[in-house]
Amino acid sequence: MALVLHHLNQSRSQRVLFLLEELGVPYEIRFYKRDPRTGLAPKSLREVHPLGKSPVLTDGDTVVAETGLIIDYLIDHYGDGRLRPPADTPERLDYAYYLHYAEGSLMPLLLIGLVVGMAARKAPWPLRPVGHLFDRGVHKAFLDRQLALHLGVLDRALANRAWFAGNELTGADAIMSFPLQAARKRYGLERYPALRDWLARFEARPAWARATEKGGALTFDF
Ligand SMILES: N[C@@H](CCC(=O)N[C@@H](CS)C(=O)NCC(=O)O)C(=O)O
Repeated sequence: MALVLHHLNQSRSQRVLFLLEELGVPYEIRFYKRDPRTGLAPKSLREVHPLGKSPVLTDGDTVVAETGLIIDYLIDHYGDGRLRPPADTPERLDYAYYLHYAEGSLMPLLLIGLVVGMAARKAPWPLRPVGHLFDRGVHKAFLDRQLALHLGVLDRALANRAWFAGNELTGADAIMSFPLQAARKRYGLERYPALRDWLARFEARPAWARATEKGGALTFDF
């Protein structure tokens, strides 16, 4: 099969699985498992792409990394006009914005939270209270306010539209799913009703059910 998704468990790759299912194209999944101690991908993933991160898509001899690019690549080659607003429309600009924003601005905030939390939990036990204080300090001094700013803006962006780039589901929704699912799991989305409704709509898609069935449920535990 030409299209192969190199899929790491509990990872950003789940949203590419979703997109492949929405597109309904034939593809194969190659599974990689995180090291339970470090959370890192196995070295074998570096044989596909030198950074060894997931998702990576191979299409014959073509190797495509970075979720945003994978989404555009799949829609360019297999979209048949679906899942991306027409060129030169305001919706297309929104689509491109979220393709950059999800990994460029939102994910780094979530990653900082993940790393300081993990460092605290994994510190040798005498240092653990210091680690937890540091984690709390980072949240208080920086992360909590930044996350509230970002999530508030996103919630308002969805107040009058069903999907991130207009009234049709697009690749922008696929890329935004992972950071918002991670934010829900880590921080809760009680204050953001439009984000909660959007996630409910997204996860009600049959393609999400199929992605979950094939790639495993996304629990963020590893
Ligand atoms: N910006 C990249 C990030 C890729 C990335 O860091 N993936 C994580 C999984 S969520 C990974 O492979 N982690 C394992 C590792 O770093 O070894 C993308 O969106 O594709």
